[in-house]
Amino acid sequence: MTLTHSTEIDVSTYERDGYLHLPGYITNPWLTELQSIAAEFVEESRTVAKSNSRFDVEDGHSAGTPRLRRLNSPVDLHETFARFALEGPAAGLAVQVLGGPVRYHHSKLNFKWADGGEAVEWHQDIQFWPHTDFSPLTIGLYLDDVDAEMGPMGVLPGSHHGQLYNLYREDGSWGGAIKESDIETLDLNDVRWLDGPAGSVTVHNCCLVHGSMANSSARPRPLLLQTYSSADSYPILGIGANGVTGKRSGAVIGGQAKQTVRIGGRSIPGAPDWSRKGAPTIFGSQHDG
Ligand SMILES: O=C(O)CCC(=O)C(=O)O
Repeated sequence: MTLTHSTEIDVSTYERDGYLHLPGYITNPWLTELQSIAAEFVEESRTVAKSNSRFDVEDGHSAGTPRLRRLNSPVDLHETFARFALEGPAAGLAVQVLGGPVRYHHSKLNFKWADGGEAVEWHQDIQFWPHTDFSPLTIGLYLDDVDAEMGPMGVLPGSHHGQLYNLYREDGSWGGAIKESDIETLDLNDVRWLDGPAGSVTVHNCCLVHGSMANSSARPRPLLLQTYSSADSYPILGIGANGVTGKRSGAVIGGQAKQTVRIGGRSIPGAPDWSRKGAPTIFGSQHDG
């Protein structure tokens, strides 16, 4: 496991602002390896006509001119993505920022294709996959150089300390974006656009207001994203994406979970995780030792 990295991480800045911007953080050989695997998936996407469980494609996607929005769950699709997120520098960075063992949640590769790749409207992440605390964070890695034209990630510093917005539309359907009436209350002059050369990394807290504009350049903007929480934070099943996060979801990295969860101000010393080996009965627990 290569969990260490020479760059100093300012955890107090992350806690104050809700994000970190680390230009050029990932170097070769990781970068070239990840770039070449991503390119293989773009090639494979030429064989699909419409979105499926692996690829989310834009209208107009074709074998001749791929237009990818997203590769879903890259960690489950290729060992290089898995090593990067579960053992490599992304895992190490999550452990450093969260200050102890972490629990991997999910991953995705957002391409935001050239010439109009779609915007991601202002939102917070925690509503999509609530946890038992607010430790979850997402680490993004730009696989190519990203400038202001390409729809880099935009973040509103400090907004993770503020309100958690209702991401349902006025008609009650799920919109996944902060409503215009709430956006009017935010000072978007403070937004920071996190661009940078290939290898640059973003880290954002699950409560931070963030989004990105459409890509008006002639180059795609591949951003590899992986989400982690503290090991003692658990996704709440039955809400949002928590039930569909992939086979490796729940992997604990850099130590062990204590099985103790704090909810509603009370601490629950939870039982061990029996999800893989099967649960004993209460008779077995109490009498078999
Ligand atoms: O791809 C982006 O620019 C932002 C991605 C994002 O905010 C998300 O997937 O939650």
